[in-house]
Amino acid sequence: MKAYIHDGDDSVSQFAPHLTDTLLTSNDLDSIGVIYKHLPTIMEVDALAESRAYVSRDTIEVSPATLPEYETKMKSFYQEHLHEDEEIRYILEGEGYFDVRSKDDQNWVRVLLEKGDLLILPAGIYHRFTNTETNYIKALRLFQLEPKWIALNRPVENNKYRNEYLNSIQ
Ligand code: KMT
Ligand code: NI
Repeated sequence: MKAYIHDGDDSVSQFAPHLTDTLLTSNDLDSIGVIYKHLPTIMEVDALAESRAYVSRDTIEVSPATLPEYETKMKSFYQEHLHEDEEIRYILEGEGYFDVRSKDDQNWVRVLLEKGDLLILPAGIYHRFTNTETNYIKALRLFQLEPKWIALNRPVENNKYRNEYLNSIQ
């Protein structure tokens, strides 16, 4: 895992690192409700899933060769959005960038995840996803029984889960 403030330069490809020298720690992520863990084995993922009542999962392989409608899906993953439930991702192979909004809502915090990394995004946080320049990631998506995880594209400022999230990080 590597986390940092994204440079905000939209004239450069979304797949580029957009690295700045403002590096962030796992504790910085905690302060915006984002939980990062490195779990080397699937047994540890199983234990976490059980403890949070995640009953099912699927595997998604994001690359031009493996994901049907790759172009369309990549665009929608990269639209700023939120969900009314947590989003948990566990990286099986490859790497990807999960961008989450900074506490002051002025920047993107870019989180590079690699094999064995797990991220929990709280309900109501604005975020987006993109592949890196390697253009390959294989990830587990964990689901609760009745997931409310339609992507609600920004703006949804009056959403109950959005407001609960904002209160939770005060
Ligand atoms: C998401 O929610 O943006 C995704 O599921 C992207 C693929 S997970 C690597
Ligand atoms: Ni999402």
